[in-house]
Amino acid sequence: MDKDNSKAVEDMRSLLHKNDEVAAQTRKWLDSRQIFGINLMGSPGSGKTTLLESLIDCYQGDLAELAVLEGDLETNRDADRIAGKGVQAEQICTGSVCHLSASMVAEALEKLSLPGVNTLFIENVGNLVCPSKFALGTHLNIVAVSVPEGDDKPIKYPVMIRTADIVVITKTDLLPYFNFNLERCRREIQEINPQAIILETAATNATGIEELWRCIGERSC
Ligand SMILES: Nc1nc2c(ncn2[C@@H]2O[C@H](COP(=O)(O)OP(=O)(O)O)[C@@H](O)[C@H]2O)c(=O)[nH]1
Ligand SMILES: [Mg+2]
Repeated sequence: MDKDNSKAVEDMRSLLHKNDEVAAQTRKWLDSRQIFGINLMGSPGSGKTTLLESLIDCYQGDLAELAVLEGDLETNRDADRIAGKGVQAEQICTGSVCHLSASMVAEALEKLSLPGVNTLFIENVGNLVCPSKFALGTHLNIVAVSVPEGDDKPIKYPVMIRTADIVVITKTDLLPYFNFNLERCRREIQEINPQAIILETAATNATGIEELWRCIGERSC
């Protein structure tokens, strides 16, 4: 490895180490408030915000128990969508950064009103690689993989799949229109991460959303 490369590797190690320290503080902070934190990751357009909207629509409790942090490069559009559903939401605009970091999340948490909140969703910046490297202090990782992206994405981007507690195959209402081999996709996810729970959803008609809430509930106990 040449000198420039080894310096870049060392810088990245140090960055990730600092990020892990902030994430550990956030985890303690969430635990002390009994808030269950969920990091929702996936490609841009994989249906993350729509999944959150559908989870909100199907939530059995008081919406004041939920809070959402939204990560995108630009605009408040996703936070506005969530707020439009009656759930408090704060947008994090990362500019040119392709993932959320623990310090961005820690700063945004200060802006939320958290008394009474028991579940915090963090929609990460759409990206199937970088967000998997940056811990946020959350308790659960959900990765969305959508039917229009193609069934080969999990095997091509295994690093993200390895971090997942739950992989949600989204937009299954579109299966009749895409050449998507559901069985192979499920098998390859399982081979990459045998512990991952694999669920299927179609947020447009709320298919699979109750089961996703049930899985989240089982893990938050
Ligand atoms: N047919 C179908 N379209 C969906 C579904 N979920 C999301 N979409 C559409 O996919 C596009 C991207 O969704 P969005 O939730 O904004 O993706 P994000 O970038 O991952 O947050 C939008 O046009 C949504 O209406 C679904 O379950 N079925
Ligand atoms: Mg979104």
